[in-house]
Amino acid sequence: MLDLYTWHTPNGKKVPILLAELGWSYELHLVNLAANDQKKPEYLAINPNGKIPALVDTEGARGELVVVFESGAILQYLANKAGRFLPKEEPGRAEVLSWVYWQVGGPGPFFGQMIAFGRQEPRNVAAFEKFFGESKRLVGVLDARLRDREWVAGTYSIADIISYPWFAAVAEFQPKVLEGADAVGQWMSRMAARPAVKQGMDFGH
Ligand SMILES: N[C@@H](CCC(=O)N[C@@H](CS)C(=O)NCC(=O)O)C(=O)O
Repeated sequence: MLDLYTWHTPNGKKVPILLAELGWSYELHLVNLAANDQKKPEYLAINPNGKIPALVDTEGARGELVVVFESGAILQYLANKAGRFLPKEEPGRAEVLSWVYWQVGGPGPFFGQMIAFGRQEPRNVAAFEKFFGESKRLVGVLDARLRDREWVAGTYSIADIISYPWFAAVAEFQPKVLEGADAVGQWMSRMAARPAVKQGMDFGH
C-alpha cells in the first residue's frame, strides 16, 4: 500500500504524475497547506521538514515500511521499485538523476520565489528581478538541452516528470519567462498530451 501526502501545488503534482504513468493505485492524503497541516506533529513525524510531498510504502522490497520525503527522492524510490522511468545502468542513470537534482535545486525554488514575489503588492522590485533573472537563465538551460532531443534525458523519464509541473506554473503565472524558449514550449506540449500527465496534474478530481 502506498500512502501519498500531498497538496495541489507544483511540487505536489510530481508524484501523482509518476503514479499515473505507472498505473499504481494509492491512498491520497491531502495536506492542506492553507490550514498549515504540514506543520502538525503527526505530519512532521513523516516529513520532519514540514513540506509536501511525502510517501509511505507499507510494502518495501522486503516487506518493510519505507518513508520517503522530498519529491526527487520519492520519484527515484518509485522509479526504482517499478524498474521504469530511471535507467538501472550508467551513464543513463546518472544523466537522469543529474536533471532530477537540477530541478529540485534550480527551477523548484527559483520559479517558486519568482511567482511569490510577482504576486506581492507593492512589489519588491530587486527581489523579483533577482528571481526572474535566474528563472530566465534556468529556462534557457533546459531550452538548449531540448533543442536536439525530445525528452530531458534519454527516453521519457522522471527527469521530465519532475520539471513539468513547475514549467506549467510559470506558463500560467509568469509566461514572459518562457518567451523565446521554443524547444521548452514544444516539450511542454508533448508532456501535456500524455494522459498520465493530465491525470497527475489534476489529481484528486
Ligand atoms: N524540495 C522540496 C520542496 C517542497 C516544497 O517546497 N513544498 C511546498 C509546496 S510546493 C510546501 O510544502 N510548502 C509549505 C511550507 O513551506 O510550509 C521537494 O521537492 O519536495
